[in-house]
Amino acid sequence: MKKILVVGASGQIGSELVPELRRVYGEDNVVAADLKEPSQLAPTLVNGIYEQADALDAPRLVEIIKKHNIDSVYNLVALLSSVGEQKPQLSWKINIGALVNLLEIARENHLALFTPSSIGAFGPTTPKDNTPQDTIQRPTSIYGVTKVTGELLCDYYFKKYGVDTRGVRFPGIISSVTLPGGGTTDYAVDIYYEAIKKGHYTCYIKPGTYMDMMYMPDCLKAAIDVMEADSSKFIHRNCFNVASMSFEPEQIAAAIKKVIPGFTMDYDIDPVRQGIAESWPNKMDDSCARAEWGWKPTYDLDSMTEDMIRILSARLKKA
Ligand code: AKB
Repeated sequence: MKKILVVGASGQIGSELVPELRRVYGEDNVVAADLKEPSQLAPTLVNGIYEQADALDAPRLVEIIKKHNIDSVYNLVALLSSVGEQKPQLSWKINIGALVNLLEIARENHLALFTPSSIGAFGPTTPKDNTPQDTIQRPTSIYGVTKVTGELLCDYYFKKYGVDTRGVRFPGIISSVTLPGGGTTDYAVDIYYEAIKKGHYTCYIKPGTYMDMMYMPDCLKAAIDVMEADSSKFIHRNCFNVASMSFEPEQIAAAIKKVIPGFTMDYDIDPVRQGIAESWPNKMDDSCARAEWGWKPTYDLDSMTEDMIRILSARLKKA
């Protein structure tokens, strides 16, 4: 059985990946680590093994890895795209600092390492429709710069040292459990909360701006499946495009209206996030992930919307 460490465990993906990994591999085989004190965390994280750690503190990470005989690490440490533009130096320090630490630790301790990339690794000169796996990558956000750097570093550590690095390029992730923080795609989560609470949403992204999105259960499946995949079938290895749905604000609003008929939306465009969104693909081609390790998403916009509204309505009514 694998012994897994999830670093950056309290973020949007980690908060749900940790319980899912514990369900799949067993409570005792999954260690969650984060900068936060246990008292600041959701019970789902601290009910199992939890270690408080700064991902920039390499000796502390090594201590945890040795203490728990870890063989696989999920690196979920990142400042997202929008907050990155407010703090570019910090974005580089955290996103790349954590990755370099973990790559070195993985090399020295023979660990497998999952690091997510993003649609943010593409830029305005990338083909926008059916964006290929291998294509132009000249991102214009610091987040994107750290993601391309991360993709290249992971490839380098595999080729040079044989470290089992793996990863996918995630779309915007939509979840009913944990809110994202500081991303460009966050509108596609906020809209559900506001639709249920107020029946209205003011969107900061312009109509007609398409981006890839994915429901959390598919995101968790991608992260686990790529780490379980038979790597002898890999032609690529890191940063596989994974896609499940692409939409623009009017389309998610229309999907919500099918369930909440009185829902209305207007716009107040945020130029920073709009600029980032326009520099990203409309829709990625994920055929390499499908062919090389059997990637297949479950949810589309309508099935995700029904699920989100059902889960959030029940939760927000209780609150
Ligand atoms: C963001 O919007 O920054 C993230 C991402 C697409 O990586 N959700």
